[in-house]
Amino acid sequence: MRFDVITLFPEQFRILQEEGVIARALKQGIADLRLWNPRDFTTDTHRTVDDRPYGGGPGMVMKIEPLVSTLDAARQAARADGVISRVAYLSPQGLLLNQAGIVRIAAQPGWILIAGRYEGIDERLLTKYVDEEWSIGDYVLSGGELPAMVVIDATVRLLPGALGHADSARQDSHMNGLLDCPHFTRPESFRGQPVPEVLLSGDHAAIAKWRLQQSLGRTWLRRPDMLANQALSAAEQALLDAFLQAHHAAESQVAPEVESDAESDRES
Ligand code: 9WO
Repeated sequence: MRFDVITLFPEQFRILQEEGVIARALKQGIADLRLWNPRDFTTDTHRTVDDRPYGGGPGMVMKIEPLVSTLDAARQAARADGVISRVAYLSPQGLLLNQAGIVRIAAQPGWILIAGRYEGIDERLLTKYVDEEWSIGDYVLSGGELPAMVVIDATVRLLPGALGHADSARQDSHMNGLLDCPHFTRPESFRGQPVPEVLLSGDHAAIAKWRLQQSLGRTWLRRPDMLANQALSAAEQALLDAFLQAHHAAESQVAPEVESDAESDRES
């Protein structure tokens, strides 16, 4: 899998290339990351990549000519390596990505990612040259570089061989449409907080059941929107019911607490 990133700040991607799981995957050739600076594709003496917006207003807009020249060069380089890439632009106006979106991205052989700066890019680039527009969340940043890195990180770790343990990615939070279960390591008790008994039992079936129940319960409490999109099996529903019964019993024992939004949003 190949990423070609168009950015005025290629140095920012060193963090991805030098340290951690993604750096290792890149060094192993599991994924390929190339960086392209539109400033290198300018033709004027001042190497201009931005200009004032038509219609006036504050700030600057990224010029279309250097971006298209960069895009052509990146596309050709990928093509020369046998990769036909799609083009995506990172912006708050884009399609909001979730784990299913990342799985879809990982299924392509290559992506050219455009990281914008200033107030954004000339709209005519989006109209004619960009296949998809992606958002990683409803907030505005100072550029598309961090979102591009987020997408690359989330995608590369899904590729076969990227993670040490074969099952790590599959067992991740969100891969099954549920939040992750709680995790514990030694010591067995820390300042009066014990590790849940079942995790010490050695009973792998019971542990798997407890973890699924925790995942279901936490998803119901924290992210009811994720459960609304999927039907639970009878066994899962029973685990969730038991979780909620225990949760409500525990809650009614402690000092009165304001009901959470997730709970006030539904009949329980
Ligand atoms: C900057 C600005 C300044 C004054 C008035 C309006 C303004 N809008 C912007 C703006 O949206 N700048 C963007 C910065 C232009 C495209 C790249 N930038 C960006 C991408 N910010 N946030 C993202 C982003 C991308 C994906 N997911 C979440 C956020």
